[in-house]
Amino acid sequence: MTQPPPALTFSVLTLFPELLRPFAAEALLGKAQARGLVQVQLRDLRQWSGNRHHKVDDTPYGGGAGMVIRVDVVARALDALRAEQPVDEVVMLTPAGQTFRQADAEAWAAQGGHWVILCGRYEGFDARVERLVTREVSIGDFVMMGGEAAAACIMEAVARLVPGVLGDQASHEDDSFSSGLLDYPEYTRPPVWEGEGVPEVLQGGHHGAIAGWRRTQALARTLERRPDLLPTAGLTPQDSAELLRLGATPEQLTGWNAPEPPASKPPRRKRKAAADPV
Ligand code: JAH
Repeated sequence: MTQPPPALTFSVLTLFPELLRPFAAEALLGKAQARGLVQVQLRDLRQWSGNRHHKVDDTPYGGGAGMVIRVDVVARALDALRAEQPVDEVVMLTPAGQTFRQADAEAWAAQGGHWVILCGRYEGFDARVERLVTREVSIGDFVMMGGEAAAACIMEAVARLVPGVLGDQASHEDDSFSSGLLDYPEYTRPPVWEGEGVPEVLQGGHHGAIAGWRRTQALARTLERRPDLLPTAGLTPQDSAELLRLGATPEQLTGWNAPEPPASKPPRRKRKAAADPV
């Protein structure tokens, strides 16, 4: 039987392919490639320098520090990749790009196809490279020495969402961000470590109670650490009640667009005491 082509191919255009070689070859990304689910091709931009010195950069017009990667070199590289295999997206990694989020990882994995990732070094690319790309992406508001580490982050985030890459498909449904909330805390043995025990409810085997405890923990952690996630967390009326109990104010709930908590239950009537036997 012939293998189907990989659902997703990344071609990384970089001046330092060796930086990414072990990353692509090891662990889950390596396994996914061995199983034909994902492909990572590392391509050295110098191959398209067009000169015997393999020089791909030049000094900036207008002066200033550092070197700029030439647009004609990038254009030749992209033409060559396209001649080998149709390209669906060309992504430039730059601190000026749109921030890459879990929703993007999900969309890219679902879209699949052939993605070229352009990694810069030095002061970056000639501005005209923008005409050659379909997206400009950043992984956060910090400047790195080049795009390679960002490419590694993005490939890992996307590849793990390709069907079959993770052993247990259920396991990414309760990841942080998939639920919209931070994860609940997990515990394993030993049951007591340096005086700190594992919560009793987790050792009891009452699955409903465990699910409720975990939801409360996820809400509490998100309220404490990342309240900015709450407006898009898909909160239920029960969650709203729980957040109030955890110290959130009704005004905060309104700001997060949280649903009204369920009408508070009337106090439970005490069962009428059985008449005293006479
Ligand atoms: C730095 C080329 N966090 C996004 C990001 C992406 C790329 C770069 N820095 C940050 C970068 C120097 C040269 C790219």
